[in-house]
Amino acid sequence: MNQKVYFAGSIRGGQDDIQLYHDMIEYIKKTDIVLTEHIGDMTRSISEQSRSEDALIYDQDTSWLRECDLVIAECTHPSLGVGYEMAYAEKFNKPVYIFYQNERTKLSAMLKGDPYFHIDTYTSKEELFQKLDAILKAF
Ligand code: 6K6
Repeated sequence: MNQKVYFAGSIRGGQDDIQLYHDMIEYIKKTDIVLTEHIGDMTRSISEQSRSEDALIYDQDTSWLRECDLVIAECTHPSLGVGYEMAYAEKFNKPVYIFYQNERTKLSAMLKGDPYFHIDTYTSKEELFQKLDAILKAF
């Protein structure tokens, strides 16, 4: 209850799963706080910006990663930014829960091979939400 969750999902890597991210964020928000609500915002532009504008994004996101209680990532759609965030969260000893649909993707060995991460697959949103419940209740 009221844990600060850093939700991570692909943006410039591709937004095919944005509706899924939106639904996951809304689900987590029923009991907890999501610091990164914009990941599921279908109205925001994802075009590349100037280096200084991206620096503001980097500073905000890394600050939230240091502040959060746990990280939940949907990694079915590959994303350089999400991969970076997973390593950053590990560096700051944040619990990291990674979900992906294994019939749609092959998860990078750099995530799957790292024993630090909690990694799970799912085939339906109902199954995913049950798994999210179990994680959030444990905090
Ligand atoms: C566009 C849509 C929503 O927000 C924006 C502006 N861009 C970003 N704002 C905030 N965080 C971002 C943005 N772009 C990337 N990120 C962070 O990297 C998020 O926390 C995502 O988890 C991750 C996505 O990386 P890419 O490489 O797929 O963009």
